[in-house]
Amino acid sequence: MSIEIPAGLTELLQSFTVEVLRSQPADLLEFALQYFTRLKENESRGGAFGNERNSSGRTGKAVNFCEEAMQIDSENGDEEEDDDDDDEEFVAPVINRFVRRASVCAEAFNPDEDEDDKDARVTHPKTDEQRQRLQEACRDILLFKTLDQEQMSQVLDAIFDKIVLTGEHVIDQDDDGDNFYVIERGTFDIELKVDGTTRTVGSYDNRGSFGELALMYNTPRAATIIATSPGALWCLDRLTFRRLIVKNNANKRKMYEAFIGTVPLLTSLEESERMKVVDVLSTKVYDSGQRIIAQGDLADCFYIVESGHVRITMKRSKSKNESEEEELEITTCSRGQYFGELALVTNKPRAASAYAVDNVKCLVMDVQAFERLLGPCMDIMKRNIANYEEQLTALFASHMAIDKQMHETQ
Ligand code: 1OR
Ligand code: 1OR
Repeated sequence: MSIEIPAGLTELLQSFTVEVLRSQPADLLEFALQYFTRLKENESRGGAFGNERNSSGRTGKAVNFCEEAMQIDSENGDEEEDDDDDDEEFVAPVINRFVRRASVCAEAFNPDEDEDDKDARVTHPKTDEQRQRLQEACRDILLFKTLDQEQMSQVLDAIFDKIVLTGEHVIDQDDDGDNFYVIERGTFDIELKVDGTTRTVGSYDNRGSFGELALMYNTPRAATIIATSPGALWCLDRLTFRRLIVKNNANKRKMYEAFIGTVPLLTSLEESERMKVVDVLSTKVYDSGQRIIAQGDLADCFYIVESGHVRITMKRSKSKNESEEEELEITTCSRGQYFGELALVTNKPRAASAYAVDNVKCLVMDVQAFERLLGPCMDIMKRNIANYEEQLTALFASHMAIDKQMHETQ
């Protein structure tokens, strides 16, 4: 009796095996489930997964199973477009109209699955004092800002603490992701290995969080994080992170997809890159008159106005006596416009203040995400910064002329 091998079985299993070998998943069954679910979804949509290479800013090593799925699809594919970019192992057609799928695929998570799987909940008991310290450390973590109370409480239950010593590698680049980390105390360097050369590209100083990327996108760790002092971290396990944060990101994408596509600054990003921007954004609301940025402060955030108006003002000394200052209004930002980039680009304190004119809602991004994701928009920002300098000279010159006139008429 001969057993007929169904058409496509060999290719299917081969592709899956290659992907397993590439990704080395910790949980093979979960990986298989996600791989085949995505493949099926993709097939029924008649599309191919997009190309994640450009958006991650990393080289071929950080390949996740989406690309393999794309290969399979391209074999059956009908409308292939050319792509000359052949420096990677896979030579799949990069079809821009499918790029949007890439970001969905990158989640490898079905947001419609039952979030309230009580069996999946993890609890690490904490004292009241510990819980309070934890809440304090999590207060400014942008990824947590969009969680509702119940989700946040699950996060607080699941988090556990870890003491680190100077020199300890909390994360090693290219490893699989285990936890997401929130800094309770301590300083940490961010190291990046590119073409065999390791560089320190940034650092954390007693606040912030890291380790979200590998968990969000099922990719190897994008950087190495090393403690440069004794410290303490709060750790959130991979499964809880995915169950709560990734689900939340799917909702955020739905909410912000349309708006983010209209932000002029972000037009040079691919759709999948824009979705990664959405993933790391949080929202902040301000009442009319509230200060958003204070001139001279150190900077750690970048803002895009979602609604309302933001007045940008600059102090200048009124007279030769430095203590007498006035605040000049220099511009107003409205929906779709950005501010707060200058200090991040120049590594200087805030050059101006920002105030809510009416009720304002801003999308906020932290400095690490800004550097990681907005590289392709840097030219636009730098051009605008060059304009600031010209306008500053013109503005101060016109104010000096007015001052002089007033002085003469007095
Ligand atoms: P992960 O899970 O990949 C390493 O593990 C973590 O380092 C990563 O998540 C981020 O949380 C954090 N590029 C890549 N990862 C970064 C970066 C970064 N900054 C922090 N992480 N940068 C791009 C360098 C070209 C920004 C440097 C300031
Ligand atoms: P930041 O991080 O320095 C204040 O925080 C922000 O105000 C700044 O980034 C810019 O995003 C925003 N000069 C300096 N900052 C400006 C200016 C500006 N306009 C907006 N910002 N101008 C020259 C001063 C007359 C431009 C006037 C149109």
